[in-house]
Amino acid sequence: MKKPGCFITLEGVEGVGKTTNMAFVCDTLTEHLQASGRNLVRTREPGGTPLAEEIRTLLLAPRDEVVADLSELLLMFAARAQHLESQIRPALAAGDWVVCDRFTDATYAYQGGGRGLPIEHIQVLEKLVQGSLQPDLTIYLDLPWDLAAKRIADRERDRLESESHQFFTAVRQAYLDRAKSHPRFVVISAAEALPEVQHNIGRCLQDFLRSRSEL
Ligand code: Z5A
Repeated sequence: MKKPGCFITLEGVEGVGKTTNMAFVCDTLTEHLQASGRNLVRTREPGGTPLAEEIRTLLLAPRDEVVADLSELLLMFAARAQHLESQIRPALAAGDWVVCDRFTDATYAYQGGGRGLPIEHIQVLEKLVQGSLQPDLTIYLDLPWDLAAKRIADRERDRLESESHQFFTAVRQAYLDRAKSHPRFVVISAAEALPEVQHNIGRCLQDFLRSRSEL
């Protein structure tokens, strides 16, 4: 019988090393999946399909016009609806594993915690767009904003990255609060040197594979 698909997300404030560690997560899982002839789909949000990537560009571009918080929220979910419909759901239905750089927890953290939009509004859209679909595992890389900001100090900032210290501190707190109330979260400190962070991510993946009788 075909094994079911699996949905893993990676979360954290900017500067924690998500992009760096996405590669590590995908390489580790690909090695495991190839042995049983299954595929891994690596993707990201906002984005992951041509239309959703266009919405990402709209969302992140610095602009003179003030973007209303509700417009930002709706665009995040518009991109997500497209991503789910044309990429994530078909991959999961085919038994593939999907690893996504950010998903709806980012909306709770940024638009909820950072912008202060009501959680109930996010919940309504989550239900509409996702139904009952939730990640099976969420790896949250945690780092205080001061340290994260130092790691990306020489980057050119997009519209969201130009937000304040207060904004990112609220984003981090919202992530930590969600981690406490959602057992699918594994919190990994991103403050250590990269080899140690990856050692801890590797252990988390082994535990997860074992819990699904994959090892
Ligand atoms: N957003 C939202 O608001 N609502 C939503 O629903 C969703 C997203 C889905 C784009 O996200 C924006 O969208 C994001 C949230 C918002 N905006 N903000 N602000 P993104 O994920 O595409 O963009 P990002 O947050 O900038 O992620 P990133 O490019 O993956 O950055 P990163 O986490 O900083 O990763 P990195 O480039 O791998 O690491 C940064 C540097 O640190 C790099 O030089 C590494 O070599 C270094 N590094 C990594 N690990 C270590 C360790 N352990 N020690 C020392 N140095 C390290």
